[in-house]
Amino acid sequence: GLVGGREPRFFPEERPLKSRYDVVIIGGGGHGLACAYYLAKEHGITDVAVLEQGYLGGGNTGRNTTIVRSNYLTPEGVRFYDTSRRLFEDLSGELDINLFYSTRGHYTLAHSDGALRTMRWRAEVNKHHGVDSRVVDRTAIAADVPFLDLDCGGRSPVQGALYHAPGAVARHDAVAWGFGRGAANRGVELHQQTRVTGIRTEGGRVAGVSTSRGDLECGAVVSAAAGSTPRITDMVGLPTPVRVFPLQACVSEPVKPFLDTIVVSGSLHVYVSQSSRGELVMGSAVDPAVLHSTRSSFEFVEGLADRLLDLFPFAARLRLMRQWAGMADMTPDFAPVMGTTPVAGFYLDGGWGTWGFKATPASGMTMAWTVANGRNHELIEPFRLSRFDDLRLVGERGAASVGH
Ligand code: PYC
Repeated sequence: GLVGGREPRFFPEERPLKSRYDVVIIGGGGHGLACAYYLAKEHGITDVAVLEQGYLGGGNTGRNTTIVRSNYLTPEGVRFYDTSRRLFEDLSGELDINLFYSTRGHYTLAHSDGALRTMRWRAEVNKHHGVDSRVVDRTAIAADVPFLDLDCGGRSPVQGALYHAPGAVARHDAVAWGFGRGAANRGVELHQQTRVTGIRTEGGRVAGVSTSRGDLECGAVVSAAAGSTPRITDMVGLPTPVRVFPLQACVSEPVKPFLDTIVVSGSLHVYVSQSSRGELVMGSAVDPAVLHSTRSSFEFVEGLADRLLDLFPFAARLRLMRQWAGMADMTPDFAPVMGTTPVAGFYLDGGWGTWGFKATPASGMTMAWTVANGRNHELIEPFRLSRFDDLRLVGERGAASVGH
């Protein structure tokens, strides 16, 4: 209802920055805000500050193409992402905000025998873990996606697909707003326009952070700043194999609904869904070179349009409305880097490459558990940083937008 004749504020009034917190979370995107929410809600840890250099959800959270799925290849990936997908299903109610969570069904097209073999492999791993995925033939795809040219103009005909019924899309920035409000209502402080410039350690333990608004002391730091992970880990002298590559995306003008599924082609480097407003939301592979930039290029839209038209020739007359880029924290095995680190009190939630948005609830839940207990939650133990030393890599070939 109205408060003093006005709509109530969405977020509680911002409070002054204190000189000490139990936990500082670097990054006010979906992951950082989800971690803050679960710290407060599940563990009663509320002396928490989320420090965001820009505005809430303005980084990769607001720049992805909003796909939620759990049809990964590795058992570690499937377990983690399916936990996340299930959390997403109830999240609008839990956070009391309409996330426009829309289950669409997700097709990953196979254009070769080799790709079809990988789809079978993924389907079997998925089924084994109770995830609804199966290989379907051209007839089934044609019935469900009638505007798709299965012959791809004769260049690389579709042979079949991995179909994942629970594949979904959601309103990405609302996920950040919902977690942020849920955390703030439980006492967490959200500080925007607050850039972390350094992290102080004493005797191998985190002691505080320096920010563009002054220095703070703290007991723990969570780095949830995917796209900036190497800048943050350098502050504590922690080497990681994370390298940042731009990932570009775009939307078309709105048109009448014609596509109610999500369609992905790894071979053509295209993924596309139609938003509730009628726009085509599209993206391609990460850019080929390491670069810390959110510029989007003509080369990207030219290449994407060329390959999109192999799948949907009638889209030739569509106009593009917007294009942009996020910054993807790529890892050598296409899996995240999460949990405790050799620096006591410094926790890492990074390496989110092209697979971060769908992980938001599970990463928040498991990182909060990890911070509260001082050891890795079992779901993220396989994603620990030390796997690169023990050579126990995850090898997640179910990751999209990357060349495997
Ligand atoms: O993992 O589904 C995905 C995805 C789509 C675009 C980038 N990542």
